[in-house]
Order: sequence, then C-alpha cells, then structure tokens
Amino acid sequence: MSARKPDSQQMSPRPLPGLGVSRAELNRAMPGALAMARPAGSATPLLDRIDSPADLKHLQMDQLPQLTAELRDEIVRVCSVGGLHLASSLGATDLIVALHYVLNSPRDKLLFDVGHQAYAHKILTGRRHLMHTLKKEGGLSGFTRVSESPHDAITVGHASTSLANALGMAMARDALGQDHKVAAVIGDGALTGGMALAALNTIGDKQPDMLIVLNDNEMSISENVGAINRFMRGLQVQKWFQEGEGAGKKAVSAISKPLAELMSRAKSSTRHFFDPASINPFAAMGLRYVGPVDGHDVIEMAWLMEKLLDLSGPTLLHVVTKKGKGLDFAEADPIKWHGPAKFDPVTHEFAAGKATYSWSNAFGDAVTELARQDPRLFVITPAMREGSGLVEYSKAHPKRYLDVGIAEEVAVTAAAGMGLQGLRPIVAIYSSFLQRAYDQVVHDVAIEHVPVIFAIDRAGVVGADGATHNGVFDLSFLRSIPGMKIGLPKDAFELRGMLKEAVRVGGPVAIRYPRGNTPRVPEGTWPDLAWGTWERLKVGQGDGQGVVVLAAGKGLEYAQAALEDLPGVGLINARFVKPLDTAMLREVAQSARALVTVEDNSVVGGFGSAVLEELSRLNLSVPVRVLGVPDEFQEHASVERVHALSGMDAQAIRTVLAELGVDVPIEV
Ligand code: HTL
Ligand code: MG
Repeated sequence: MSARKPDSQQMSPRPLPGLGVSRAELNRAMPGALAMARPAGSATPLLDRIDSPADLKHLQMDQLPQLTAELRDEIVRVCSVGGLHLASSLGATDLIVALHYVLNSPRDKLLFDVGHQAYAHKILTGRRHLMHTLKKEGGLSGFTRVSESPHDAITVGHASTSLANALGMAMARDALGQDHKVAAVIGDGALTGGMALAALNTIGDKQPDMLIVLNDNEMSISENVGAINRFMRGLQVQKWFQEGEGAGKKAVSAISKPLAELMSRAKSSTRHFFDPASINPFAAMGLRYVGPVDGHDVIEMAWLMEKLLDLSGPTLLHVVTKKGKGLDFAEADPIKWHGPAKFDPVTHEFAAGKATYSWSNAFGDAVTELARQDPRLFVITPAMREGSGLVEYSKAHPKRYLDVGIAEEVAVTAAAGMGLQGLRPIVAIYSSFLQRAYDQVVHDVAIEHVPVIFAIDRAGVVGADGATHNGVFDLSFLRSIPGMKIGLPKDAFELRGMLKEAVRVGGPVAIRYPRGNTPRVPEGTWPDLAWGTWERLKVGQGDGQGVVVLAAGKGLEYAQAALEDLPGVGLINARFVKPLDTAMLREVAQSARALVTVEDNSVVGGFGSAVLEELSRLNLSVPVRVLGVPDEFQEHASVERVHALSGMDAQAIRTVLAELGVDVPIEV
C-alpha cells in the first residue's frame, strides 16, 4: 500500500472521450437507472455502427445509455430461443459498455468470471452477426473462450477463476515490462468461491495494478449466500440510508468528488453503520474499495472506471446491478430467468412445452422422502439448489440443508465433518463442478471411509454448455480412489434403490446420473438393490458365440435402442462400476465371443477401462470394444449430437456390432 501515490494526485480531471456536455447536465438528463426504451428520434441504431470496441470510442458519452438499451433489446431477442443466460447478461450490459468505452481491448485485458454474463461483450467485439449461433454446434460458446476471440482474455464456464487469472496477467505484464490495463468482472456469486477469495489475498499482498469490478446483484443462480454477501447487503443499506437521509445526492454522485473524499466518506459512513470493530474486508485485504455505485448508470461508471484504471495498485469497484435489468419479468424473478427456456421476445411468454421429469427431480423427490424417514440425512449444495432439484427439499428440511455458495471444496469437506459426527450427508453436485473438490474427496472423505454420499448430477455430456460443463471425467477420477463405491442407475427406480443402499452401507458412495429426463416413480418406492450387482437384460444367443454389450447409465439407453431388433446380442445393465459384478463379468467373458462396453464418460479410465483391468486381473482374454467419450474436449452441441460424434450412440453401437460379425440389418 505504501508505494501507492495519493489518490487525489492521480485523479486529474481528464475529460472523457466524446463527452460533449457537463456531468451535471448529464446527471440531470438521465437520473437513476437507465430506461429500456430508446430515446425518441434515435432512428439509426447505434449498434449498427459498432463492430469493435474501437468503434465504441466514436460515440458521444451521452449516447451510451441508448447503446445499452439497444444491446439489451438484442440480448432479449437472441435469448428468446431458450437455454441462454439472459438475466445475468442483461444485468451486466451497462458495466460492460462502460468498461469497453474506457479500455482498449484486446491490448488491455478484460476478464469475465464464469463468462455467462458477457453477451454484450460478444456483441461489441465483432460477434453480433454470430449471436444466433450461441451454444449451438459450430457456433459461439456460451462463455468467453480464448480460442474464439482475441477479446476473450480467458476461457471460462466455472466460477471464481477471474481474479487469479487477472493476478497472473498483471504480474506477467509487469515482468515483461508492458503497460496495458487488466480489469476483471466478477459476480457476487462467483466471489463466494475459495479461489476468488484466495486470489484477493495475494492481490492485496502483491499490489498489482488492476481493476476488479464486483457485479453485485444479490444473486447467484438462487439468492446469494455467505458472510461477505451479508456484508455487501449492509453496504447497500448504507447507500439507501444516505439517499433517504436526504444527504442531497445519490451515493453515486459522490463519485464526482475527488476520490480521496469519496473514500473517507465511505469509511466514516461504514463506521457509522457498523460495529466499530468491523471493517471492509476488501480494504482489510489491501485493496482500494470504491462503492457501492449504481451499476446501471453507464456514464457514471465509464467516468469512474477510467479514473480508477489509472490508479496504481488493485482497486475493487463495487457496482450494484439488477439481475434481468430492463425486463420486468426477469427483474421480478431472476431465478426463473437465469437460463430461461424458449420464450416469446415480445410477450415474454414461454413456449408451451411437454411436462418433463428430470433426473434432478427424481433425486430431489427421493431425498426429500428419505430424509423424512432418516433423521441422519443432510443435503449440501454448492450454489445449485434449483439445478440439483432441491427446492422442495430445502423447504421441507430447512435444518438439514446447506448452501455453501460456489465452494465445492467446502461442500465436500463440510460433509466429511458431518459424516464424522454420525450424519449421513449427501453432497448434491454436478459432475464437472466436483472436479474442484477432488482432493477433498480423497483426503477428507475417502481415507477414513467417512459416510458421504455424492449425488452426481449432469454426469456425462451436457450439450450446449460445452467443454467446461461436460461431466465426463468423474468415473475416471473417482474410480481410482480406494474404497469408493460408484453406481449408475438406469432409472429413478434404481436411483432410489441405490440411495437407500448407500445410506445403509456407509463409506464414500457416488451415484451419478445424466442431464435429461427419466420416468417418474411413485412415492414410497424403495427397492432393494445389492451394491455391486449387475442386471442381465438380454441373454443373447446361448451357443457361446454371441456378443454381449455391457452398458452403464446413459450408455444403456443407447444400447437398448441399438439392440431392439438384434435378439442374438446379449445386454447387461452394468449399473455398478465400482465394484464391478465380477461374477457376472467372469461368466460372460468366458462364454462370449466379444464384449462391447458403453458409457457416457471419457474412455480413459472409465467403465470400459474398469472391465479391461478386471479381465486382466482374472486372467481372461476376450476381445473388448470400449465405447464412450473420446480423449478430447467435446465442444457445445446437443447431447445426442456429441454422443453421435463420440461414436457411442445407438448407430455407433450397431456399427461396432457389425464389425464384430453380428448380422445387423441395414437402415433404410
Ligand atoms: N460451480 C462452479 C465452480 N462454476 C459454476 N459456473 C457453477 C457452479 C454454476 N453457476 C453458473 S452461473 C452461477 C453458478 C453458480 C451463478 C454465478 O453468480 P454470479 O453471477 O453472482 O457470479 P450472476 O449470475 O450474474 O448473478 C453457470 O454454470 C453458468
Ligand atoms: Mg450475482
């Protein structure tokens, strides 16, 4: 901190590019949050003139509100096809315009955490004409991707990585003697992640020049959680208090004063409002804290950001935004509009869809019911209440429910703590996010066989979210952990059987199921299912010359479809991957001419590998073809398409069977 020049010296009143009127006039003309409607007479959309951040610099500053309104219209239109991150992108539009107005991307580095809020950034950086391809096969990624644009500074999808990346980039800049700016945008949800907090710790210590824009909308996907979140709510109360007290101005207008004054005012009002012992955690970590400011006042933000970017050391600008800004429906229900299905861009009504029952619903219903029977159950989610099907559970069992924020490591180790104290904790987690907590599974859970159940959702290919969100490694990374039990239910019936059995047997147990739907089963269905037993679905030709398909989880769906008209081929529901059903494997390996394994996981180290390892241990040799996700990152496309490209869908299975000499009727 000591090396920093006094702020007041650095705040020379440099005029903003294109600012033709005084700030006071602008403030009067555009008070408060910016309206969605285009100002009358703006016939020529500004957006048509912008293909890069450089074009943005030609705009007058007072045109920025119109530009953000046009961007929001465009985002709503683009997102109406469904499955896109609407509310977050609407909320971040103003701050993105402000940042691009004052930064010089790609020379300056602009990093987005998660990257789901960056649609305005994509539009402003030459990708407007491709927005209709967002998250589609061969189209734009739903997040920022280094390989997609020079303006995308980092590749993201998982939360809380922007600050460590920004730290690295700022230190690289300094080591290489360069002088560009580094700015990171991080949401209040992403800030709950340990990685983000640990990065702040180092940033505050090393003091690299950088701007962190904290986009605080009080929401993760659900309501945000945690002590820092609570602290930030306090800061907002303070802002409202200043306004309500008639301090004369909105808190944001204080920004036009020298920064030093702003900071001392923030400090004193913080003192006024909080226990004197409490301090701003960002300031305590050595960051210059500025805010909170109105995250929808694009002019104020641009003005302020330009100045803050010139300061030495790290600055955190706390901007308050509304998730879903500009769209009444989305502002009122940002959870529903986080990633809405297809809707009408004019009426905002959802397209009528078939009622579906997802694997997440199946898990949520089962666990809500099971917790009524067993007081030891406790469910932990790392910020995925809706996605994991836990809304009802959280209401039914509020005392045995914990949302730790986007902190998968904490979710797993807190479960270990509960397990050590006699509970039967269930960590409900997406496969790709469990990657974050690998060491916690090994070190805190598995070594002492702590009874933690992992309910692993979105296991396998997830489709439109692409490479960052595909959950195709969990079989490989969990299988190598001693004592881990792994089950892949073929339906909600087996899911319930496995859950019940997992609670009974204890120790670390993983139950993984895919994205998608499964038939609903009646309440009270609790089948007995002995761990480690496969199910023979089709015996096949009994002359010892047949081919047998061993399929697990989602792979079984494809295998069943492939074998419909092939009575001679045997089929096994290989619902346990650890331990395998060694007795059944031995039997088929000794009688079949060839085996085919099918799984929705990487072929490296997954179910097929487990079969090969076991055959080696049993000293049995039989030809085995392993089908699954190949050893490459799978890009966004529909789930079915990725599976087809991976060579593991029904058609691919039939092709392999034909290669093995099975008489497969040719499709017409
Ligand atoms: N866990 C990890 C490690 N990464 C991600 N991306 C998730 C979970 C899932 N997730 C999102 S977006 C999101 C979560 C939890 C909420 C982020 O809240 P934030 O942003 O406040 O940062 P906001 O939506 O604008 O409010 C995705 O997978 C896209
Ligand atoms: Mg948020």
